[in-house]
Amino acid sequence: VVGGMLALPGSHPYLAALSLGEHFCGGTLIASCWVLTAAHCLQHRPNISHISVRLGQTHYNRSEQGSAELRVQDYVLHENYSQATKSHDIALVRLKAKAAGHCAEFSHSISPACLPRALEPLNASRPCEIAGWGHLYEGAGQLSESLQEAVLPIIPHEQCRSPELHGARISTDMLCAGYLEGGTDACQGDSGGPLVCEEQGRATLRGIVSWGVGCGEQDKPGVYTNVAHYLAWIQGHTG
Ligand code: 4AZ
Repeated sequence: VVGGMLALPGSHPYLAALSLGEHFCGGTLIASCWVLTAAHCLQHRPNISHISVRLGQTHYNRSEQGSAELRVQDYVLHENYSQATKSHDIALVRLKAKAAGHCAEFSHSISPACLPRALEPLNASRPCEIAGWGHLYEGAGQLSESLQEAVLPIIPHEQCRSPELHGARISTDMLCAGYLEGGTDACQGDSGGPLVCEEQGRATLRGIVSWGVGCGEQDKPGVYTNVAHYLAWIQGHTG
């Protein structure tokens, strides 16, 4: 996260850290056994036995009080994900159960985000927030040791599709969030992580960190997978 602030323990209890020995992407816990992430995080098809999922963390690789490390049962990328256009950049990770149907144990530091209700429009007047261990500035070359968070406004779709911003690369399956003046944004290493908005008092997952042009650049807001467009896909794969 570029231009963010230090996140306090427990402030993003739905945030998952995906690791292949080292942190490679964020994710969002949406149920005891399910983490939602970006398809591009898993496009090289890593072996499930090499992936670990850490929940309840503020430091990305240190074992902390209230954190848990889970193994992966399997994962599925969206069937129509395109590396070239970044469309349908969504994937589900099924965690390995410790008891039947029971994976992550919820606590003050681990709890799932809600999914949007079908057809509930996103209230663009309310700011949302991101959290992650991604680069603190464009080209930093290393992750942030401490979890960072930032508040970001949603940018209307028509505006984000304007030629000055991202133009026709933005489909209705994508959301843009950030500041036209730049400065605060997701960055490399934040991919797959949540864009969460408070709706009716509930932390609601609206976006998945997907792509951008640099980080925090003027007129180049971050682009997120529009989660509300994938409710049927999520339902179909999680049951
Ligand atoms: C990345 O490389 C990345 N500024 C993710 C998000 C953004 C840029 C790059 C958005 O994973």
